[in-house]
Amino acid sequence: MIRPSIQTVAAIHDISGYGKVSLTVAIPVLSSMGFQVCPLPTAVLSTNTEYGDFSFLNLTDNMEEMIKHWKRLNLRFDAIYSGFLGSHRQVEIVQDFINHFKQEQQLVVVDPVLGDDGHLYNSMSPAMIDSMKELIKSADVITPNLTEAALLLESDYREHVTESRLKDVMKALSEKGPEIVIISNVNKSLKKKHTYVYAYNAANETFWKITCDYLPGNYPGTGDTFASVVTGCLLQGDSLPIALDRAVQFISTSLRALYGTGRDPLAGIAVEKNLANLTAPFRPSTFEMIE
Ligand code: PXL
Repeated sequence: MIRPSIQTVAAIHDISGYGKVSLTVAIPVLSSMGFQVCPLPTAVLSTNTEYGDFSFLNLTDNMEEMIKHWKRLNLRFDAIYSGFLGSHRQVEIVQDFINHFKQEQQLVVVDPVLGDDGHLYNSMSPAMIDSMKELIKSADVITPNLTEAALLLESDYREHVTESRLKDVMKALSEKGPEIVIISNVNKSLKKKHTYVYAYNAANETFWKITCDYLPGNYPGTGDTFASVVTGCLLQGDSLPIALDRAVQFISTSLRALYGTGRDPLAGIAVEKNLANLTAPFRPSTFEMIE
């Protein structure tokens, strides 16, 4: 008998009412790629945190209730994908979630959201860093930025890094557990109008570099968009460089759709306008393997 099936993704992120980040990105991206997203919301915010004066409802207790029910139902997830977490306790809950729902042929993606540009985000504590260091050990794929990579490795943050240092950083992170380490938004240059994504795949010891357009401005949610597209691509069996290239092109198109229109960048990028691109035939263009 042929049984139609749909792959499921447990998505553990906050939901923000305005300013597209986290679940409001992960749900449309992964759904339009044909996956069933099962949201486990960590918090409800009025807007993303870049707006400053936002309301914040912590959902830690509710997460535990939802997980209890999901355990009773014996649910299975083809992927587990976590992002912004509200507290040290929530990281522990995600750790327990991964331990409980672990299965063969599963993809575990952890975006270790902690900070950016050399600083911790407001809501992050030193205990958060310690528990995130533990959580990444259970992931197959992690997507830190350079700030998060430095925090996870207890090394100094530098804004500009050489390729050889990046390779050391990715290898060191991979040695903690994840097979794939992806670092985005590296060495952005206004002059060259470029920024880069680097990745390491320990399964075949390959390093990858993707060159991206750099358009200035703070567009929250680009990291979530990137990690969501990469998760979907890896789940559908794309190679790592194809997944990275598709994610970068999708962000670039969604950003260009708004750039110069006068819309507030804090509202996020125009993923809705480009969801059809995620299932269109794809022509990879910028990835290179580096020695
Ligand atoms: O994109 C990461 C993110 C997730 N969740 C919230 C955010 C942000 C970035 O600004 O504000 C609430």
